[in-house]
Amino acid sequence: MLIGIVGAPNQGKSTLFNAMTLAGAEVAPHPFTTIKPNEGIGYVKVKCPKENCNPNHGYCINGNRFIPVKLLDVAGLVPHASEGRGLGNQFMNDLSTADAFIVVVDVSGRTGCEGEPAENHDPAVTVKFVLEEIDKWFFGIIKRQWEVVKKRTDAKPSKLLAEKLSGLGIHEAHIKEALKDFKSIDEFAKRLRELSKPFLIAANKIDCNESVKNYEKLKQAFKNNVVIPTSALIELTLREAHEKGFIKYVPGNSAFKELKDMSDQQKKGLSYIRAFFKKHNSTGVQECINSAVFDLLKLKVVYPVQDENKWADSKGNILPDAYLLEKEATALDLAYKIHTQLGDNFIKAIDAKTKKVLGKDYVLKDGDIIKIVSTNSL
Ligand SMILES: Nc1nc2c(ncn2[C@@H]2O[C@H](COP(=O)(O)OP(=O)(O)OP(=O)(O)O)[C@@H](O)[C@H]2O)c(=O)[nH]1
Ligand SMILES: [Mg+2]
Repeated sequence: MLIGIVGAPNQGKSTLFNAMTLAGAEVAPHPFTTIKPNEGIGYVKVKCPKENCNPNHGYCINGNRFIPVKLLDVAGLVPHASEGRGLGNQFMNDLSTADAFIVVVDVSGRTGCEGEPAENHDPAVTVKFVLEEIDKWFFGIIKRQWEVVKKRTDAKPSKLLAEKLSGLGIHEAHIKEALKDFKSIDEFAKRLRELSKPFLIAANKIDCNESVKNYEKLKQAFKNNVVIPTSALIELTLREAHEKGFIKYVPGNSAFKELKDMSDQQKKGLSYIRAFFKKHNSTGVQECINSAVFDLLKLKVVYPVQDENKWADSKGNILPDAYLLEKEATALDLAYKIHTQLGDNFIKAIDAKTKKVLGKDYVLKDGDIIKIVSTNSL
C-alpha cells in the first residue's frame, strides 16, 4: 500500500513527509526543492489489543501500535504542468501505484499556485488546479489505452481496459462503475481517478496567523472531502526533539513531556508549541495517515498469531504482525497474505479472542486476532 504526497510547490509536502518518516528529505522556502521522489515509511496509529507486544515491523508505545505504511513525496505541480510547465507531470508516473493521495496546501495565504510568495492567496484555488493537473495526467494515460482497446474485439472492453490500466491501480470494478454514467473520456478519466485514487487535503501551516480563517474557507469549498488542519513543521520539531531525547512525544498526541535541560532557544520553541496545543488538538499529521488508511481506503487491522492462547508466534513474540487488509478480506485472504502454502492448505481459522472456529469465507473484522490452521500446521 502506498500513499502519495502531492501538491503545488513550496506547500510543505517534504516537511510533512519528514514529519511522518523522519527520512530527512530536503526542505527549503522556495519552489522545486524536491525533484526526485522521496520514498519512506510512515505509521498508522491504532490502539494495541495488548499493552506489551513485540512488533516485527513498526513499534508500540503506551498501548499505541504504529503499523508501517509506504509514503512517497514528489515534486510540486504547477498550473499547466500537463503541457510541460514547471517540471511537467511525468514525475506523477512515480505515483501510478499510489492507493490514495494526501494533497498538501499552504493555508497561510502566503504561497501562490507556483510556490511563489503571495498575500491572501486562496488555498482552494491551489487545490482545484492540483486536482485538475492530476486529472489531466490520468486522462493522458487513459485516452491512450482507450484508443488501443477500441480497436480490439477479442475481449470485453472493460476487461481489456482493466488489464491496460492495472499499473494505475485500476480494477475492472472501477471501470464498470465509471462507465455507468459515461459522458466523455474526460469525465470517465476523472471518475476513474476519484475511484482509484481517493484523496484528502492537508491544510498545512495551520500554525500561521491567517491560517484558521483560510482553513474554514477551504473546508467550505471542499465540503465532500476530508480536510485536516496540519502543522508539519511543529510535528517535525516534536519528532526530532523526541528522537534526540529532549522530550517524550507520542505522534498524534496534544502534549509532550520535557526530559532534559534545554537551551533558551529550545525552550522558546517548545513554549510556542505549547501555545499551539492550546488552540489545536494535535498537529494533524498522524490524523492524515490514519484518515487515508481508514476513511479513504477503509482498511482494517488484523493480527495473525500462531498461538491463539498467548496471542504469540512460535517463539513467544506477542502480536508480532499487524496486517492492513481490504474491507472485504476473509480468513482465507489472510492465510494467502501470510504465505501461499497456508492459503492452499487452509483448514480453518480461530478467533483468538473468543476461540471460535471460523471458516474460509469469514469476513475479518477490524482488530481481529486470528490463528490459521492448515494441513501443514497439524
Ligand atoms: N510555518 C510553517 N511552515 C512550514 C510548515 N510546513 C512546511 N513549512 C515551510 O514551508 C517551506 C517549504 O517546505 P517544503 O517541505 O520544502 O515544501 P514542498 O512542498 O516540499 O516544496 P517543493 O519540494 O519545492 O515542491 C519550508 O520553509 C518549510 O519550513 C508548517 O506546517 N508551518
Ligand atoms: Mg519537497
